[in-house]
Amino acid sequence: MALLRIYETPDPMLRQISTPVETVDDELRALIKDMFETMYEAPGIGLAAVQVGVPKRLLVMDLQEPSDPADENSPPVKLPRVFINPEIVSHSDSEVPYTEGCLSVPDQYAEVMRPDHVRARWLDEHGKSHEEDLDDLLAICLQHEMDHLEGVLFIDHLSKLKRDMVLKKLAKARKERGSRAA
Ligand code: GNR
Ligand code: NI
Repeated sequence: MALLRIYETPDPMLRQISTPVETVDDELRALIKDMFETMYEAPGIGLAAVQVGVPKRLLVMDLQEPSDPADENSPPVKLPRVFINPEIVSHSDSEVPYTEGCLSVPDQYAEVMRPDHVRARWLDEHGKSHEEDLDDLLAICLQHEMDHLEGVLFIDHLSKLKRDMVLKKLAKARKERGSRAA
């Protein structure tokens, strides 16, 4: 049981290209467990291994949707999902906007366009192969996480003007946080 440190931009760790997982073993499953703990505590709906300093092609997700769709504050239904060596087999031509955030770009949000349907292939935590069609937030989150495996952050999808705005707000928030702690 351990909470892991989440790397934040501009740490060069986040720009590493993650390498394929060779063996799905107990050591990897221990990392997966720590990644879920770290993600739930953050809280976030996805986490790529490189965000906790392990540049391997592994990510975890849990959309943590409210149990009562009419009540945002109802306790979330836990549906942990593990993706090892994920690949996008195909995607829709249509793209949808979604306001994304990232634990590595804390408290900053911006709209990104991505395909809303993907067909993906991956291994689970037992090394079993899966291929499924994923839609909506699941598809968007998977693409966000898979970007991390290539060293790409959601802010890289923005215009330079918008990206610089987000980075400026992040710098300001960090400065304010720093002066409060001092
Ligand atoms: O917690 C997260 N929320 C989120 C919202 C919209 C699109 C993507 C995400 S993923 C993010 C957690 C994270 O940084 N994963 O890499
Ligand atoms: Ni992210």
